Amino acid sequence: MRKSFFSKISFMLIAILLMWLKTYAVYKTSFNIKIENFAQEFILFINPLSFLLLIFGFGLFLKGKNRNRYIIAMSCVVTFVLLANMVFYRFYNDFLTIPVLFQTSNMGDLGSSISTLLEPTDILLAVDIAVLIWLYKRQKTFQTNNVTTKKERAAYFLFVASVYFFNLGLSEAERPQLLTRSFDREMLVKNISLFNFHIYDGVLQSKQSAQRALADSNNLTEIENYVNANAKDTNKSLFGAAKGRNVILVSLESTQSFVINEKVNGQEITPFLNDFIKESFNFNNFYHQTGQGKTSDSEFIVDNSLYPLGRGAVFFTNAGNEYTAAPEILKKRGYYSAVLHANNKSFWNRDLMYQSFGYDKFLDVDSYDVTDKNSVGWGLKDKEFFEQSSELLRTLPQPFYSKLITLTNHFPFELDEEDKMIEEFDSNSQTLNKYFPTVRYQDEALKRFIEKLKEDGLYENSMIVLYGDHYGISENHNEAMEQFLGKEVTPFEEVQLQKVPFVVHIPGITDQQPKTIEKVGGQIDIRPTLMNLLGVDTKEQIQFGNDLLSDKKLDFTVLRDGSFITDRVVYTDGVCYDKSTGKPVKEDQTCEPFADKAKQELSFSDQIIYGDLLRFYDQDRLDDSSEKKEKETLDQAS
Ligand code: GP9
Ligand code: MN
Repeated sequence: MRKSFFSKISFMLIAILLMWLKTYAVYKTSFNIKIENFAQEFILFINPLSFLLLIFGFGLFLKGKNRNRYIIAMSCVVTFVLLANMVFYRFYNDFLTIPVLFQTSNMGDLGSSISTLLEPTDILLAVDIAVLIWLYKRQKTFQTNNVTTKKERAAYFLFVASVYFFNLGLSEAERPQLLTRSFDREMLVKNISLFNFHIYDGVLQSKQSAQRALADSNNLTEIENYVNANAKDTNKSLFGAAKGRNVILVSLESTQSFVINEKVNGQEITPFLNDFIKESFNFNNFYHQTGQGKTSDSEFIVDNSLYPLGRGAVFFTNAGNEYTAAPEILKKRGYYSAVLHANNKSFWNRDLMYQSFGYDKFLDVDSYDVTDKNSVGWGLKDKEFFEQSSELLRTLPQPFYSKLITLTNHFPFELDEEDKMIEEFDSNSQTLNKYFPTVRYQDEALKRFIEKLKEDGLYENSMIVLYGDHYGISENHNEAMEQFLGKEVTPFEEVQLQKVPFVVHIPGITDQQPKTIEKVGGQIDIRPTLMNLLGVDTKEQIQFGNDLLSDKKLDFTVLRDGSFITDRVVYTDGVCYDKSTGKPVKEDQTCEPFADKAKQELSFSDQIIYGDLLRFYDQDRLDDSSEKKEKETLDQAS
């Protein structure tokens, strides 16, 4: 008797259905996945289906008892994946990744406590497997006459593919550029399922391992030569000007320079900053160099003076690399290091990357008192964040190198009525309209933070550094931007809009002798600039930036998309623009010499990251020689 396709695969369908419901139950009971609306809940509910249909579907190539055995075996494997994640989550509040599996120290921690992490209710995970075994034993009909035809299989896998597309389509709509832009594991699990997340993680891992495996120390030689030739003399008179001080870096979310010293509806947008920069070193030709990794890219650049990647977020793809980041360099000089940010620690994979950078402490959302009342948009309001952060700063061993990451001025720029200090702009872009009040709010929060530092006695012996992390207003809002700026936003202007604030404030020094620095630079130059002020010699480090306070620094900076800026030209999308006119240069000779340098620099930086080349660098030798030099330079100065 010929059976219908459905009855032939009924055992498999039962297994899939049980596993689907089980996975959803695990999502809801074992993980803490934040759901904001019905659409997200729906995606979470359907997301296990695509993978389960696929993995169980391979059983269609088997027949008779073998197929059902395969299905039971798969149920066990998938259940094990669930259980492993549940147990890991109980301890780390995070999902398993491949690098984590190989982090033996983590596993050590986990191994000893694995029995304590298991809970009696975990046994419920076995219920569906028991049901399957029982059905398999009792229901002889499941075991015979279940051969599928080629056509049936083709139709089945076509269906699986459409389920995948449906799921991805929904997620893209809910969370644009999910796979390229957001590398939050919770976000991935929420949208494409725990199982597909593991596959995604595996693909990334194998790509990375291949590039890493093929690299050797010879790859570094050419890069070292370039870097050495690129390293310019630093500003000797300012060497060590901030020696021994605490460093308080503040990452200003989505803050671009075009708001500085500007008004909207006749009201100042950043009154505090406008005053503050008059008592600081203010760099007004300074650009962000971030790519898809946004905030995390800016952190990467600032701490390493390396470029982020052109695709994806280096925080996610190469968190296991060897780095010589600022915390590590400063640790050798007696510094304690910490990041303060009121978000999940796994966002942007920060928890893992900070370990690679050598941070002593990550004060994440769990260190803050976050309530509905003191939150807006992405989380804790900046005023609250600074208030609580300064309390946390007081508890750190000094001197410290700290980085505070703000959040309120983040797309979609939500703000409570009570926090609105200026009116919205009036254009066809809601985004730009709402941007100004949140920037104004952030400015006020900063003002209060500086006051608080003074009250707490942390101000005088610190160096306060502010920088914009990346753009907040994308080119999708050019029309509204034109209305605000009162001029056409050409590709040339688009590059100029990538300017972000960079302000260095050293109490007792910059307030006596404030300076506006016109030198063209970017985030890549932050570390060398700060290190020189701290009296740390980083000339021999593998880094691409230079001291922005030095006359010797080249007026040149390259953005992650390959555009570059000098004192005279802006180059973008293959066109060379004259800065003084904003018009294309006829004879392209002004850009040409820099075009190769720009490409080469980005490519060298990529090679370092993909090949994990810093593992071949002899850091200890370097430390000895730079410490010697630091002494000499300081002696000369005194
Ligand atoms: C999240 C915050 C914002 O923790 O840093 O990230 P972004 O979306 O700007 O990269
Ligand atoms: Mn950001």
